Amino acid sequence: MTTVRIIGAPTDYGANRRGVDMGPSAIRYGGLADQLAGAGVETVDAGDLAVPRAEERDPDTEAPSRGNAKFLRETADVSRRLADAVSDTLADGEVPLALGGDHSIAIGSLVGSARDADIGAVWFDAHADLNTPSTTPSGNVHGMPLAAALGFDEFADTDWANAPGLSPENVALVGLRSVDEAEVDVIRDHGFTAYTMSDIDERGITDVTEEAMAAAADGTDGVHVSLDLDWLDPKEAPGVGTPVRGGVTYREAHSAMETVDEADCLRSMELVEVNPTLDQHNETAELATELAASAFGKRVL
Ligand code: B3U
Ligand code: MN
Ligand code: MN
Repeated sequence: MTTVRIIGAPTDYGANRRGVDMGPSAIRYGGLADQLAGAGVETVDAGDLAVPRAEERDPDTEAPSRGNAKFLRETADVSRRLADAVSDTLADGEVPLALGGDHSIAIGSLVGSARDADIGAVWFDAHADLNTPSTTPSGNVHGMPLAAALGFDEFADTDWANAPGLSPENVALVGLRSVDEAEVDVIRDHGFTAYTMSDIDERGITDVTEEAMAAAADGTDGVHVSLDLDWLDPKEAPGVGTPVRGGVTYREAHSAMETVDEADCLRSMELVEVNPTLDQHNETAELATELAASAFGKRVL
């Protein structure tokens, strides 16, 4: 039987506003353990990483390669500890499920998941998260985790980002609809597999997700699935910091997660960007728990 280890990473260092640090509590309160039990997997909860409050820190503290990035030193610290927790989980034969927090936590998940393996990644997100400290329009690291884990630009020289076991040929982005100019060039130049919302409209979510999982899995030891709740349309998932209209529906999201399960190569996963201060009755957190259950095999019959 699969055992899923839940690891909370209550950060908001990488986000554009406060509140996403309450995501792990909201997702647990939203019924994560029950939903995963419904998927027939065992769960253990490793609790939350200790994350100092953003108010106690200076976003502009000098850190190597900081560029315009905010809270880079704090992000490096959390990334190192999350990477250790994820890699220990895999070494114990369990599947890590990290709860954000903002999307910068994906740096730690990816680095930890790729520590002793070659991995692929599927990025379900409205955004590409391929900015770097020199290209970022906002300074927010939640727009950079994929570039960080791939060691682009300033991230190449860090000892906490840059996972050698991950390369762009095994990264698929699904549901793009808000991509910065510099990110468009990066996607074109590095051989990513990328699907916009138009691709989903034309081809259907099942086909696109099947292809994304296959591209990510090709020649690797398994796939990391990163689920940013702003991937969904804001009507379905209002509790996120950077909502973008025109996202996937509730049904498309479940269908995609069922396709993830059917691909049978899920190695590690995270649920990010749930912001309870912007949510309605915790519905975005509850949705995150349901989608995780679908990805781990929950079915009606
Ligand atoms: N690409 C923009 C906006 C953004 C990325 N990820 C989120 N927002 N959540 C940036 O700031 O890098
Ligand atoms: Mn994201
Ligand atoms: Mn996003």
